[in-house]
Amino acid sequence: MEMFLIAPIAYLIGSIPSGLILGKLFWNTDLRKFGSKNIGATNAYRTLGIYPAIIIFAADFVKGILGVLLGIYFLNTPIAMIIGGIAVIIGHNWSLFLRFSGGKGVATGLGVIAILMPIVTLAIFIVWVLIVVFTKYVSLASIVAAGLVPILAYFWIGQIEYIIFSALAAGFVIYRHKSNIIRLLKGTEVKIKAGNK
Ligand code: NKO
Repeated sequence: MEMFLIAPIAYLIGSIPSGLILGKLFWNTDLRKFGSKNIGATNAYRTLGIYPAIIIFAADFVKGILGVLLGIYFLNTPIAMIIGGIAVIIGHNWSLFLRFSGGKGVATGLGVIAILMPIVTLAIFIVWVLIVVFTKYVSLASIVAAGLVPILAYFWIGQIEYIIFSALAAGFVIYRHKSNIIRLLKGTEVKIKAGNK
């Protein structure tokens, strides 16, 4: 029975648009109207600066953790954790409260994999930081880091359920970067710089 509760509850948690709510509440800003129009930490940094970005990152990251914790709470099996994790990312990317629009799943996905695969998480986080530092393209860093997750899961974890989960999660993150990919290919993607509202 519990099995059927994990996914809907995780989906609802993921659906809470933290960046939109916090932006409006504390900085009187609808992030969907500025910069990349995304509600994530990067656009918060671009639009509002470092502290709003950290707070919104933390909120989205915690949502990812909560999705996996639901699986632990209800059934405590790897499959249950994975279902909670995937559902929370889907909720974040395709929110019930935003007519199935939403974020890109980077911070929330990081929260999910931080619990499911901590070593993989550490490795891809380092890669993400390096790509941001050297290219200043956050979207490129997120796309490459997400793409690495299933590859590292294959080599370092090896269990089929983790590999399938990783491929799906990475697919969801990369798919939501569609507009960034088009800009990167055209050479019009904006390099990161703080507080430009
Ligand atoms: O506004 O379109 P934009 O330029 O904002 O934003 C692009 C960006 C969107 O993502 C975010 C969240 C930023 C979080 C920063 C910490 C990320 C560390 C590593 C992430 C790896 C992703 C793995 C997910 C796999 C399931 O990209």
